Amino acid sequence: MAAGEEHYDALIVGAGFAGIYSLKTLRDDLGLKCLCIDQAGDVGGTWYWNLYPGAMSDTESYVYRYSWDKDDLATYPWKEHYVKQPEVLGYLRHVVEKYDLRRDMRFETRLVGMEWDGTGWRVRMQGRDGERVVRARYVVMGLGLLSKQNVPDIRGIDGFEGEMAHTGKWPGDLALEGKRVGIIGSGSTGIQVISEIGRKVKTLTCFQRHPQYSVPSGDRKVTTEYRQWVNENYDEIWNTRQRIFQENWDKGNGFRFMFGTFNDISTDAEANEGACEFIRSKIDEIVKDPEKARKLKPHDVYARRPLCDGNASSGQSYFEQFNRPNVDIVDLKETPIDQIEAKGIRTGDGHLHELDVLILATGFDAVEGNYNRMRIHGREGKTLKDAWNDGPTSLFGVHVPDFPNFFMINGPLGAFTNQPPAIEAQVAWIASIIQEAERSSSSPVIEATKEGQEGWSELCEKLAADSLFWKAEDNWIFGANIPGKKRCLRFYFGGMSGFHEELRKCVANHYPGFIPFAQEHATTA
Ligand code: NA7
Repeated sequence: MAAGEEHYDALIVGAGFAGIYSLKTLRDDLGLKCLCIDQAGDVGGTWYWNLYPGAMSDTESYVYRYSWDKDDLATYPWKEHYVKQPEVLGYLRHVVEKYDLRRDMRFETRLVGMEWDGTGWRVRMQGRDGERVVRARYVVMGLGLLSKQNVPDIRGIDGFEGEMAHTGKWPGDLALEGKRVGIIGSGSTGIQVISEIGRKVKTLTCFQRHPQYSVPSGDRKVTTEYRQWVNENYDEIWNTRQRIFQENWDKGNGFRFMFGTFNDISTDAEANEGACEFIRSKIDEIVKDPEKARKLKPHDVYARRPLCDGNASSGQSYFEQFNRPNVDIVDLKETPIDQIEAKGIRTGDGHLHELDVLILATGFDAVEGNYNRMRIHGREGKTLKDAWNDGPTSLFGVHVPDFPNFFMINGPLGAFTNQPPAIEAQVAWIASIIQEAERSSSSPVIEATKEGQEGWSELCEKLAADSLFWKAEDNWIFGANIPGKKRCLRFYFGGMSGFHEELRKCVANHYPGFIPFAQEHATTA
């Protein structure tokens, strides 16, 4: 160890849901010496930055938490069926305090680059006190699936003289009351913002590229009886899915509507169109102005996003916002954005939409976006970017050949499902494989084989082959929302139980897809 170098068994990057649980598991259960770093000023990950108005989880509250703390599960309060940003942040801080995790966390510290040196990782990081090098046997990346913001490359965007904010990095003090506000983007984030601010701003102009199928979230206050029912039936309701459209519309939740009604919505075109027609009829029912309703109605397959909307504070759904006279919709397919000017957005019909504030709810360079901006060198100096030349891939969303003892949480080809359960499964897997490897060697090397990665990738392709998700244009799920990004599969579509089963089989068959853990590998970086 070079003088002044710090040494850890495990370095964890990111202090959100993934990083917090990784630190708890690796430090407290495995007894490893750990450091967790985050470039933010405190814990929270995505929820530290996601301060935009109306920010909430689109997964029901009882799933949007850790399942391993049974005591917390039964006692920690949640007010509404969907947790809002301050509550999520409060919950994560509570977990960090409860397990005294903060003493092994370092904030305002950014990973700059890292290299594999034959037995471990040399990591360069930039902190408050300058650049430092640490050595760690293992590196766990809890970077977040969606944290590198996608700022659209629209002509003139830098010349806008009003205030401009991306939802993924929201300035907490941005006042919107009484302002003329424009918003680009109507994904999950966009519809949350629109539902929250429509009643507050002077005017709200929504620039929509694709109309969306959105179902009500079913958000409401949590009653004592409901909480008791959740506590008593937790394991069962974690997986419960309702089967009838109307019942699901009434109950709300986009994931449930898409994946939990008729099983073939995501694979059978006719079943899919049935769901589309149902949602279109709801839009017609809700939106009074037929012209606005026409623009808001999607006609492509229902396979872009499982959206849900409407929160307790606005008391109104996304589509209901368009009954307000101050809220309008611009269909960018009919009238594309020509350019952004000092005073607002000029559309193809020559009209200048004057704005005081422009909100970019334009999403993220998801999955590998975060990795590509770091310099990560594996065996023989190979970068992750090199490894992903033909599109990002992995084994289980966690391991990449030539990057030993390097674990991604939610890397490419991880499970497409509600986040906290997916994160938990991956953290538990990483802990168990480290434990197993340490049993066989004092200096273990955990590394996927090329065949292991290819096998996983083939399985993912097979599972997605029948999915209508492929047919949806420009979907971020396939990386097609970012110009120049390779369109390829980025998720495992076998569901949470399928994912668990694959991991179980891997252990039962003595880790096929991995180089034997104790084997020494000759190369150095
Ligand atoms: P999303 O789901 O990627 O949505 C981004 C939105 O921004 C979507 O409506 C895009 O239109 C729109 N967009 C992106 N670029 C442009 C340009 N250049 N012009 C016009 N419109 C554009 O991100 P979110 O933040 O809403 O949600 C991400 C995840 O967070 C979500 O899945 C939840 O799990 C939570 P499009 O519809 O693609 O045509």
